[in-house]
Amino acid sequence: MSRGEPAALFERAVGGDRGALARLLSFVEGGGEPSRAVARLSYRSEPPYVVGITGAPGAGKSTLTDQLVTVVRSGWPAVAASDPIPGADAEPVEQIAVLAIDPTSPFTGGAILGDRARMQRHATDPTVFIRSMATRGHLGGLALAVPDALRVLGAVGIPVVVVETVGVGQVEVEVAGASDTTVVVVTPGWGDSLQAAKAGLLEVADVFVINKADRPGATEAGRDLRQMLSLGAPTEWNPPILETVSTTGEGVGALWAAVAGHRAYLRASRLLESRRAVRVEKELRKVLAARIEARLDVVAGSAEYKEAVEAVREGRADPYEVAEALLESS
Ligand SMILES: Nc1nc2c(ncn2[C@@H]2O[C@H](COP(=O)(O)OP(=O)(O)OP(=O)(O)O)[C@@H](O)[C@H]2O)c(=O)[nH]1
Ligand SMILES: [Mg+2]
Repeated sequence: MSRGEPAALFERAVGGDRGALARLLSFVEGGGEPSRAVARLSYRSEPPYVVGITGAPGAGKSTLTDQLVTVVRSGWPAVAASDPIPGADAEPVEQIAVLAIDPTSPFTGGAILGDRARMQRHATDPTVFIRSMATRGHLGGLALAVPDALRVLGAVGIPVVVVETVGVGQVEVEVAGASDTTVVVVTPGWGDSLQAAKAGLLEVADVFVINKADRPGATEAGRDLRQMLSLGAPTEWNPPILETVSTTGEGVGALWAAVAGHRAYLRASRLLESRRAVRVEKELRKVLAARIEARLDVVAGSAEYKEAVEAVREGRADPYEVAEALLESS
């Protein structure tokens, strides 16, 4: 077994080698057989607790994530007696990973390099692992690469992962779907909240953050959000709306407490397990769809397929019978 093979890399990554972990995630990102080899090595692991941070470009997600990393390293706060798991103790968080995901840039690195720079102060901290991921020809794209990456991070013993996604679109909603607690970041003013609402982010938000609260309009933004939320169906969990100033770290402790509160709620209500089960089911469906699509490509490239097209075109057969015959012979 060579040092560059997934199995050797995996062993080193479990032993704390962050370079090896980065290589494994590159395999995951690249897709194909190497990513499957990594999946075979990591599937038995305990999943990390995943906190998704999403919102419009420039809302301050990376600055917020950077601040959050410091707070998270101080551990899960003790949950108060009035909370769903009474008497739960404070729990240390020995390691944390940040995945910065940019679905809009197929590996150009622009925004991602900026993110890296913003999180530079953790660069030399061995307990903090920061990694960017972009779409790079992965079959099924990020929707499959992200859960694979999360499994690898869990397998090497990282208990908490913060996933930052750039932009407001379908991919963000999907990536948010991979999180246990989804934090939606907006800024003062109507624009962000409306955009988030249009993108369907209101429904996936477990916690709202009005960042840049040092600017005018934060109170109004909170009111607008509350109003938009009140239009939706009533829910058991009422997403808290918090204000932060990421540049100074103000409010970030309260944000972490809100995430901890949501986690306690998910655990007490058993929603954590059921949501994770739904996620696995969806993931499996995507894996299957990708495999079926690949088989379809093979069929569509065959001589029989070309002949079938001719047969339908010339009126010798109907599309359903030739499809049936193709499926049987493939
Ligand atoms: N005034 C103010 N500026 C902030 C605050 N948080 C972040 N910023 C600034 O907003 C700009 C964008 O911050 P980022 O953290 O890169 O935002 P982002 O949401 O990660 O941006 P993308 O990843 O490009 O979507 C930077 O210049 C930050 O310094 C804040 O609370 N107040
Ligand atoms: Mg960012």
